[in-house]
Amino acid sequence: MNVLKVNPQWCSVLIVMFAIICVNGVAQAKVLYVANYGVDASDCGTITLPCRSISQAIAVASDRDRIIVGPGHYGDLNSDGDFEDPGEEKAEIGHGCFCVIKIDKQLSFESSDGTEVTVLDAGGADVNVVSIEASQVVFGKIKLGFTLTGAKRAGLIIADNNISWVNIMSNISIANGGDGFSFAGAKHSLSDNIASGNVNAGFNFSGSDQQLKNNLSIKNATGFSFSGDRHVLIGDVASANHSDGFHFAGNVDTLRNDVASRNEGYGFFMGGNEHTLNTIAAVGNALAGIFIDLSKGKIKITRSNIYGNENATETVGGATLANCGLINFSGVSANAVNNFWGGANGPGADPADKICNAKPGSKTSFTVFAKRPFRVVTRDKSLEPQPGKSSTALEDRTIFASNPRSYELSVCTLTGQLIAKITDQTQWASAIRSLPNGIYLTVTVTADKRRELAKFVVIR
Ligand SMILES: [Ca+2]
Ligand SMILES: [Ca+2]
Ligand SMILES: [Ca+2]
Repeated sequence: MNVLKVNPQWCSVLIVMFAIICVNGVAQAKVLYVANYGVDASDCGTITLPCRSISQAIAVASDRDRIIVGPGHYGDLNSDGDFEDPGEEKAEIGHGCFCVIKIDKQLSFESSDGTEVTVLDAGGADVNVVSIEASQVVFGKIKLGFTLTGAKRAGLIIADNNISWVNIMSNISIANGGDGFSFAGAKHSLSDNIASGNVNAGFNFSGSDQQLKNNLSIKNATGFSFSGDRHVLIGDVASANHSDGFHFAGNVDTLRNDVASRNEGYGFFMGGNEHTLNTIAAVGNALAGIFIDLSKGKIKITRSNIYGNENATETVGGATLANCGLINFSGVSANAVNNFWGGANGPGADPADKICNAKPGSKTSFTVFAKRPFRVVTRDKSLEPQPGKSSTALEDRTIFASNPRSYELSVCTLTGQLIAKITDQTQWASAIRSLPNGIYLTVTVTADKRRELAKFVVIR
């Protein structure tokens, strides 16, 4: 197979043809508008006739459309306890999604004026605020997400295990009766979201391969709770939660620049095996900074700050422990080399924290140790795509690597017939290999269809 970068000198005709015929599907994606001055109707959603409810915009929309929501209030608008008055969201209470807003199409959502001024309010009803029931939904955009509040259940829920690749960005889930964010299914990505004051976990995941960047969980039950394997967390913060800051029940999780501070349980509870914690901080938690509760081992903790934890006592395996920065309850070896333990002399008595090997067979290697704290940068804005800035090739590659469904590849014949549209990057090579001999045009666009990245002529 030959892949030639399109040269506009000799290929402009093909490109024009391609752009008109093949990418036409991209151009057809609609933008629908919702505003507090809108009116719900079967044809609402234009910029001059916006819908009043997000639910009505969803009803009008087709897969891949984009919904832009103006500032204000969405839910039970007259606060009379029902969702049946004009412009109110089409809530399903006691049946269906048990939610105020049901997203059952592959749509992307953003607010026009910002997360804090765009409030989806369940008004105390026994529902979730938002339920996502389709894969590849994009909910929120950098700084342009939604505030989800007032539910007796979760702020945002994905209840179906078969839903994947949902992207949640820049939302606030606050003061709900369940989890802030509750996710079944795999391969979701969450960045720059805040969960605060929810009765259950701030962020709760049951599937595998979740990617989290720059999220904050504060004053919930558990900060971040994971079952499933292979999660990647970068720059996330759990502070002042009523239970553990981060709780992992599965295997092979990767943490970098995450911080657990002043939680009432453990900073990081590590079940399962083969976790890597690099440049994290566990500081000032009521129980130990890190609790290792695994059966086979292979945990590595390095370049991290672990101090100020467990200022009262706790009982682990019948033993009374205090001042433990790290409790190794695994019964096997753990690698905690090159960390800062609160003092220049390594782990030990206050003001440092100790290493507590709390089970026969537990061993924790900790030399060398650092004499000074490491710099742990959380909620790092440089990790996020900047609005209005075109991305560099490097940035594209980074996004690409972290989320193979960030991009979509279309393959056309020279006469413009669409042969294939492939959303999973891992399938691209095999799809192109399986083409019959001939010349094809391909175009790569971002999954939200807002940016075209590359065109190639492919000769088979
Ligand atoms: Ca009402
Ligand atoms: Ca009413
Ligand atoms: Ca201490």
